[in-house]
Amino acid sequence: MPGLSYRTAGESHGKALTVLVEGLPAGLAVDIELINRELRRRQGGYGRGGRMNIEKDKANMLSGLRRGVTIGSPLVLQIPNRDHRIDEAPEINRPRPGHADLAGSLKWLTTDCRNALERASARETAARVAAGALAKSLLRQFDVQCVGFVVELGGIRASVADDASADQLIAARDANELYTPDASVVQAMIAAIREAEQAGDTLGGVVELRAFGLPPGLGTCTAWQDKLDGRLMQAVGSIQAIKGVEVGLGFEAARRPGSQVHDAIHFDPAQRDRPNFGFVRKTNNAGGLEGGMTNGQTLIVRAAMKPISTLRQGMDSVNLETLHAERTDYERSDVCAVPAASVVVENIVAFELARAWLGKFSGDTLREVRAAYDFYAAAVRSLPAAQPE
Ligand code: EPS
Repeated sequence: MPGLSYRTAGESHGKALTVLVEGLPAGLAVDIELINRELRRRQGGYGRGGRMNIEKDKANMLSGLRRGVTIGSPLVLQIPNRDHRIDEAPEINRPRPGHADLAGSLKWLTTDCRNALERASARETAARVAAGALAKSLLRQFDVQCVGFVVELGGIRASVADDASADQLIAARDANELYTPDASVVQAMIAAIREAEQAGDTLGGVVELRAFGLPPGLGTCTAWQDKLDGRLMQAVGSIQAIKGVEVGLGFEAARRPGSQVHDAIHFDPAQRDRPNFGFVRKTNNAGGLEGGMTNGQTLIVRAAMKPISTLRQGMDSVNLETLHAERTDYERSDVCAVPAASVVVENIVAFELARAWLGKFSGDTLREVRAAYDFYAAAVRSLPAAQPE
């Protein structure tokens, strides 16, 4: 059985964004309202630009469902673009530093940057959020929760408790336009975005994802392409404007001795029924991944987003038609899309976790997936008495 996968199609100002999802088991009730809620959250956050006033992102489910339940066939989701003027949109000849404009124009042998930028645009993340939010319908069956939020913006750092629960994080994050659980930094972040806006500039930041309820053993240490840390880094690193991805302590682990990095293992029989099967750690510097596999602790992934590359103040560039020095064009753009990136990371990671889940607990139907998980959970709890067959 092929694994869970998705592909997207669509341009920023084309008719629609489309995503094809294959490999979900039959018998899964899909929460379409959850998908649309995540699409709305992606459009929001303080610092978004004019395009978000035009679009009302909503997913049309074109295939793969009968009465709201998967039937094992490929699913197609379509998000129409209201601003679909790709044929009329003007040429862009002055590539924006930081965007796909220059490399894409040279790659496709054109002086019109629009061909490349239409597909490179972060609008494509709407399709990826739809796929990830769809995959959450599977994760939810097993009480796995993914929570993405903003931890840094324009150099201002949020402080988020290591032991916060998923529900606490969601409640705190959803209470403000910055999508950060730390209410004390919201005003400073808003002020920083306003200042950047006035200067015609843009701001980046760091987003964090925590995934709760994952059992040990998702991913593998046996094949490089299926190591879960590698899969997550590729998935998150492929998001527009992401320039760095960390798991757990990340780069900080390189600065400390091993005794200050690795998470000592303890056994607590009272937690035998939790997804960690009783194996607990007092720290989680590994971010829930060891050897390319989940280890039963909370998964922690962080991503660094560069500032958006469309600047109202413009930047030095070269007109590809004349090869003369000129400033970049400006139409409209976001000042800051870091809150939106937290939604994208959350849903993209959810998809990869669902993929890893079905890699370990595979089956054509949800019943078989559940049975595979229940068998594994019972077998782990019976260790060391019974050895694996
Ligand atoms: C985006 C849609 C785009 C931009 C933004 C993200 O719409 P438009 O180009 O028509 O204004 O607002 O794209 C970028 C940041 C980018 O660099 O391409 C969206 O739906 O998220």
